Amino acid sequence: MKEFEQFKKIIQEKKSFILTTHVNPDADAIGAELALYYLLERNGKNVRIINHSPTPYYLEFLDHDNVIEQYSSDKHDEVIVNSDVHIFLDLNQLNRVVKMENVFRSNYKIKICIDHHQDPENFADLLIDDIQYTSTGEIIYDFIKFSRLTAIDNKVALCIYAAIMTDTGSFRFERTNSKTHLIAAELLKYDLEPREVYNQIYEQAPISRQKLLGRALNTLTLSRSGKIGYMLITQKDIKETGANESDVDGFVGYCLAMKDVKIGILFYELPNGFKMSFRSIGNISASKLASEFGGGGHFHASGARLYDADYQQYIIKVIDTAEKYVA
Ligand SMILES: [Mn+2]
Repeated sequence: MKEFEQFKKIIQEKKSFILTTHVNPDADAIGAELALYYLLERNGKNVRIINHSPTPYYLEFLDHDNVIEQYSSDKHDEVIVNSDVHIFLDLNQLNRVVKMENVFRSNYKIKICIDHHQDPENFADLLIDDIQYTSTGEIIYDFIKFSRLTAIDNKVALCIYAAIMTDTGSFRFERTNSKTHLIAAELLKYDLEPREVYNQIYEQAPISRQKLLGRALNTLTLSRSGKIGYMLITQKDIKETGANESDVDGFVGYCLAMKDVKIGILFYELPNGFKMSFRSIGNISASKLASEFGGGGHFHASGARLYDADYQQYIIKVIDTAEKYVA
């Protein structure tokens, strides 16, 4: 791959590197950053990982050397400006680094973008962006094999395994193929337990979240056609369980995980309106459905927010609209 060749050359020629990733990083973002960090460090490079957001508590185990820094303008702008290469992982739009966007845009340094999403913004000098990959971690794995700049070891194996496991939905999403499993098989030769990695990432929920899920499941309803499942979360539920908005990540999946259901919808009451999360399967466009209410997103996963509106007055309208998509 000619991009890998160019990337290797830049690593060999330059001295100092800044790695960063998107706001609210996931395991692919953190895992890919750390795996590349170790490669660069072992080649005698001066390397820092500086992220906009703090590392979520359930991913801290990946960073056991504690090398990831959270961005502050005072502390980091000078370091960023004085480094040779800026590497952006698991993002392909520069605004995904939020407060750091300005300092990166306003300085001319070699920019490298390594990602697996669609429609990259043209901001990088070197773009390694391939949607065939399950994850950015898998790209780093291939680069390690190609470049031979480092060996896989326990630390690197754990980071790449966590990246691939989470971005494939634990080896079940569409891009999961025999290559994905062959890489996983190789990584399992090192000191990592799949059960343990899964537990660290997915089984650390506070009880408030589980209580909120219980309430939400109690409201689960099927539409007339039986093809739409939906549920509700009110501000009262949030207050009484002590949960918060980010705790509902993944809840909408339960609306869809039923026989014959093609669209799942989660209604979530906000202090000043409400939001809806849509999930769909097959050829049904969740993004088109969301756009009918001013929202958008991916083909199978989308959302919309309505302010100064009462969800109770919208439920029938939203379900009737969704029925047209499954008719
Ligand atoms: Mn990713």
